[in-house]
Amino acid sequence: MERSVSFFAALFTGFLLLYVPGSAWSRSPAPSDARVYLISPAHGETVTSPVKVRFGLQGMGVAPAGVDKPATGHHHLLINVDVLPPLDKPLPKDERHRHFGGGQTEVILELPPGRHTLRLILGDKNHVPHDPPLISQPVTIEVVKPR
Ligand SMILES: [Cu+2]
Repeated sequence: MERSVSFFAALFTGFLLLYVPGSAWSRSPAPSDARVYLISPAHGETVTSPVKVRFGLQGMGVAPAGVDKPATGHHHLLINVDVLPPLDKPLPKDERHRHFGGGQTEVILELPPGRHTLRLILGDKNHVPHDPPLISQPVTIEVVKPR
């Protein structure tokens, strides 16, 4: 009798683990002193397109997507994204959420004239932000036509 109770309890716990929303993606731990930032351009800088954007990372290493190595991740560049995507699942992938799953640390961007905001988020092997998440300060630049 006792045995069957614990069997059903274990079964029930298993179902809970499978069906609790959000438990599907586990987040990789990040050192608390790690940080991600834009090396260039600088906040408030006026630039011409194409713009070379260089990614900075401190206290962690860069590894391509899919590589399972502690304290590593790959860069994601958010372009003109006002509202951050959810941090407990893989980051979206589109024109405004660029993945650098090859382990790249810079990109050359074509941007139309005007004001643009850039921000970096580090993602783990599954493109999921770390815990705690590494999110850069936003960098706003003014793109002008070359003279
Ligand atoms: Cu990614």
